[in-house]
Amino acid sequence: SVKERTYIMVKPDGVQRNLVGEIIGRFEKRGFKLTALKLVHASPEHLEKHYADLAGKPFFPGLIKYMASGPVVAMVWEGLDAVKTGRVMLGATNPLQSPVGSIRGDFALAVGRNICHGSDSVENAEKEIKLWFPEGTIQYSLAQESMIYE
Ligand code: YYY
Ligand code: MG
Repeated sequence: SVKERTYIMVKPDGVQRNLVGEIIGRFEKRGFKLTALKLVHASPEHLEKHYADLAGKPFFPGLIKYMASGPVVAMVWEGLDAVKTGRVMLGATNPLQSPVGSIRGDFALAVGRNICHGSDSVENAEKEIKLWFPEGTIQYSLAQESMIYE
């Protein structure tokens, strides 16, 4: 639906590599609507909640340490098929398997430094939005809407 929301996050390596504007620009230009945005230095406890499904994986401790190493940019983007389309824009989990033209395929090489996060289902998106934006998101209408949707 046009109201579908996804949680997109620029990870600490993306922030350090000055890719925040590049990543935001891609979602803007695609036609999605930004409804929440903040720079956060998240605690390990908060990140363990975000990645709870992966607790027990061998890479989990390293993942939490990397994600807590510096600030991330937390965002909510809204629009048609936002979750699935967001994942396509990110590429595959492993950057080496990501097509050129995707964010990971253009800017990353290592699976543990893949610069951005995107929700993998509508249900998880809503959970992640609640976790990162307990204060809620912003509702407004985009002036260009009739030029983006039929
Ligand atoms: O959703 P996505 O980020 O593409 O992958 P997940 O399977 O949810 O894993 C989250 C995160 O964990 C991934 O972006 C990098 C890291 N990771 C890793 O370091 N090594 C793996 N073998 C798998 C995932
Ligand atoms: Mg995931």
